[in-house]
Amino acid sequence: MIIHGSALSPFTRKVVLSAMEKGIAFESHDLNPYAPPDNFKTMNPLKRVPIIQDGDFTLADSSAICGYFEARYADTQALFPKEPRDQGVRVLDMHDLPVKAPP
Ligand SMILES: N[C@@H](CCC(=O)N[C@@H](CS)C(=O)NCC(=O)O)C(=O)O
Repeated sequence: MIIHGSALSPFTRKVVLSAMEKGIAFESHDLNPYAPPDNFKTMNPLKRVPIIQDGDFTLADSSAICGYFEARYADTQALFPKEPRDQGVRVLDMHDLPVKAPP
């Protein structure tokens, strides 16, 4: 598994921490979306990080990636609780708070 992204990107950090939480082995490849490689648009037409490559499968968007991790590695630590309210709060915690919450 390769995670393309930037340490400055909260969405990349979300994916990296989710992979670590689930014990997924990965390589981290630095990708600056503001100084991207030539194949960036092929990897993600929206030209944003993070992006993962899992064999011949490429996927962008942190929420899509975390959902993929959960389904692909279903027998590891769950990222999302089964209880609906807990699940809603977890999604908020993972997505919005690191990005939008004031200090
Ligand atoms: N919804 C996306 C948002 C990704 C995103 O906005 N990434 C930023 C870095 S934090 C980016 O690549 N920005 C480049 C740009 O907007 O040109 C996700 O959850 O992965």
